[in-house]
Amino acid sequence: MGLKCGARFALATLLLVVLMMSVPTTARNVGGSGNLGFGFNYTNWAQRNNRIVVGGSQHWRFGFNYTNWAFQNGPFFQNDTLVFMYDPPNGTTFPHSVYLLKDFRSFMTCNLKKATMVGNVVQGGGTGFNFVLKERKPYYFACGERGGVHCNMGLMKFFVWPLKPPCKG
Ligand SMILES: [Cu+2]
Repeated sequence: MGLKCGARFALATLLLVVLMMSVPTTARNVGGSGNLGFGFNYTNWAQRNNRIVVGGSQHWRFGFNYTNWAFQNGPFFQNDTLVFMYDPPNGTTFPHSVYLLKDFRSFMTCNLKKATMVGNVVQGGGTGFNFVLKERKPYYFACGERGGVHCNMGLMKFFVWPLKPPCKG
């Protein structure tokens, strides 16, 4: 990987740090650890699978800190595929869904008013569904259930800002 890639990576990291600085401390500390994991997973840079299961083995569930997850598993690249997996509604689990929130402000407040649904409560079943990060723009994901309660209290939200795909050998 050449210098250009490294420079691009540094810039993207800086942008994300600046964005997160605007997040109130109280919001950042929801969930306990307060650790946003600014250290990206550098192995992702050189060798990565462009199909990423959101939340890893935790899948998409109430109470897992997806903001931390996104920081620890980034950076993400244009045309990476996010896979959302969650059980369809049944007697023992809460229904979940996936929405794209309109902007950073609605992301901070979990405002679903202008959100777009990308996965309903049954689409996460089985092997889940895919969401391709087609553009280099911020994507604000959130669970849309319980009028934003899963997003706020359940920490079911994160944003990614895909980078230009890395230089390939
Ligand atoms: Cu949910």
